[in-house]
Amino acid sequence: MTLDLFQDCDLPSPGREELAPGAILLRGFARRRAEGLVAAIEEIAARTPFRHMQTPGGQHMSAAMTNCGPFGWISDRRGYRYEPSDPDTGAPWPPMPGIFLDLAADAAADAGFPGFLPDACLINRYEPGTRMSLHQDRDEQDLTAPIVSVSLGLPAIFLFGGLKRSDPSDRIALVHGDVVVWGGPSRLRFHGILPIREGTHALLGRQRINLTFRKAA
Ligand code: MD3
Ligand code: FE
Repeated sequence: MTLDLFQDCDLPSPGREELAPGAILLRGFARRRAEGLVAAIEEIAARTPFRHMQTPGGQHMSAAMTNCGPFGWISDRRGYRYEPSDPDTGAPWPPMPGIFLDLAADAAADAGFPGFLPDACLINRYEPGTRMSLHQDRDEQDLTAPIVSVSLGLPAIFLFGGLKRSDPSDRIALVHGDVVVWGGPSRLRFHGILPIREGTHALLGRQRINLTFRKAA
């Protein structure tokens, strides 16, 4: 018999926090899987290296990026879009590792989005000083699917705004192993990352790595 002390009750589950309608923070959800995730990230980066993509305005992104899965998010002078191949190598993005797909589906299900099957994983690498300015994620076809984000390595302060750029934003600390599921009415909220503070993480050194699982097509 399964003992579930939380069934049929509205108390918050431990480690689960609703930041806003549709935005569910699962504290430490990926921690036990972190070593496996980092090994998989290293294999992906060996085939399709991290790079600072150019923006349509001609600047370079502060975070270094790569992708895995059927589609990868890219930015260049022509704009933002998903592509099936890495424009730098010409090869398809590496397949999404099983450990990635399992984590994304498990986290989404926990947050109330069963059956999440992402077709794109953007991998962002931050070093101390790297930031990501306030933006919306709206290059995906299916905006009813959530985005699942996984934080690894150095901590970050996440900015969680509203549906307009000018709306005020909350600041949320995200640490190694935290997973956030962004769906429903939170899917199009503006968000960003403040400059990463200097530090050293036991597993990742002077880095923060963020995985975002998306349904692009
Ligand atoms: C809220 N990445 O890759 S993850 C991105 O930490 C991105 O690297 C940040 O924003 C990072 O696009 C933040 C958290 C996140 C991701 C997608 C969201 C929050 C979101 C989509 C909608 C609302
Ligand atoms: Fe984003």
